[in-house]
Amino acid sequence: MNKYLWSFALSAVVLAGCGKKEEPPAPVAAPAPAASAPAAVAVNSEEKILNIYNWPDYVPEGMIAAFEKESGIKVNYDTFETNEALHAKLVAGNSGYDIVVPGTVFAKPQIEGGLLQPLDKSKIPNLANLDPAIMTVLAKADPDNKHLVPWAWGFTTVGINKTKVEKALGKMPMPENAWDLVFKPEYTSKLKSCGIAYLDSPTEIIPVALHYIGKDAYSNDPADYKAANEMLSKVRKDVRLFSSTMIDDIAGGKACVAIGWSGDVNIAAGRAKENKSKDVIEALLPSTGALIFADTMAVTKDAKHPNNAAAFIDFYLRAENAALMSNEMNYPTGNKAAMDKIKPEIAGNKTIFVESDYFAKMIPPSSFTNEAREAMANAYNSFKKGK
Ligand code: SPD
Repeated sequence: MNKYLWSFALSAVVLAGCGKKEEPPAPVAAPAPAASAPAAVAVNSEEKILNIYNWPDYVPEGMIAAFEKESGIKVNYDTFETNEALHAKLVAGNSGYDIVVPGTVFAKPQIEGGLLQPLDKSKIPNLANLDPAIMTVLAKADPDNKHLVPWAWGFTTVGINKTKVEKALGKMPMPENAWDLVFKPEYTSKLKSCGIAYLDSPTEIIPVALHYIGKDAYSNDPADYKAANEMLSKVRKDVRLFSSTMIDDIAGGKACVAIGWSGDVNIAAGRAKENKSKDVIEALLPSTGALIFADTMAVTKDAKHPNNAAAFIDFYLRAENAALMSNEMNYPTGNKAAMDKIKPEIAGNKTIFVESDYFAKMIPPSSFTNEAREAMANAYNSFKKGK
């Protein structure tokens, strides 16, 4: 078994518990799918429209256009920046979206709250391409894998512009634990000059802060959030940005150190190179571990185009398309059939497909109660306001 397949096989054992932003459809580029791919759309009587709500920078260029061309279905593709934003839309109802892509941390309560509908698996034969190991992991949030299909997975970590960080630290060596760069005043007081950015979301920041202070990252106890807030308040003055445009902020030089997502930091590294920057940007692997996430496609309970949704999910699950996502967006796929189509430089990047030793150190996703999320949001907002 190769190393990245092994990563998820291992995870099945390790994982214990587990305003609408309009964007035009992805520009047309060379269509991705293989010529031998099966027809995407079974005959159905739905209007030929599909409304998708996904994270930014997650779909390869040309993939939506290729689906539209092949299926005749017009896709309206919008993006959201946080799980909280997606969740609020689903709770409000009538979102208008057919497919949404929550992280499992939120998908679990969304399934329990009846906000997502079970998949019609008879219309998605390419489910057979998925890695059973990741489906076992997803079953912690979605018993019997009735609702969720993996889009990608990755981890929340520290991303740096190494060139700028080394300059700002001067004689001070890099810490052994990379989380110190964003949470320890000795470091943040030096790095604030080149820019510290945090993801702008309670359920992104409080869990990593809890992990840093030695608590359960998925604690539901408000007393733990208070402790996280106390630690965070010591570095608040040094944080320049609460960012929902992290790729641009890192690649464009607004931030030299960030709490961000592994793939996005790697995208920022690529963009900086394209822009001829000599600075080295990298995602770090903190010695105490990073937080794993899994983002999943699901069909909303009130989807008007569930058959078109199934057609798209099946299209995305073709090995060629799942591999294209990994190759272009720098996130690991949960599609086993795609693995031999991943480019060697992506498969060999230890901050994309982490090695098994490091994987064992990472923190698996779990979820929060509704009450805990509210308490967490309060703790986060008071930290952000500097209270
Ligand atoms: N560019 C795509 C980013 C997707 C991030 N999803 C992360 C969820 C982590 N909780």
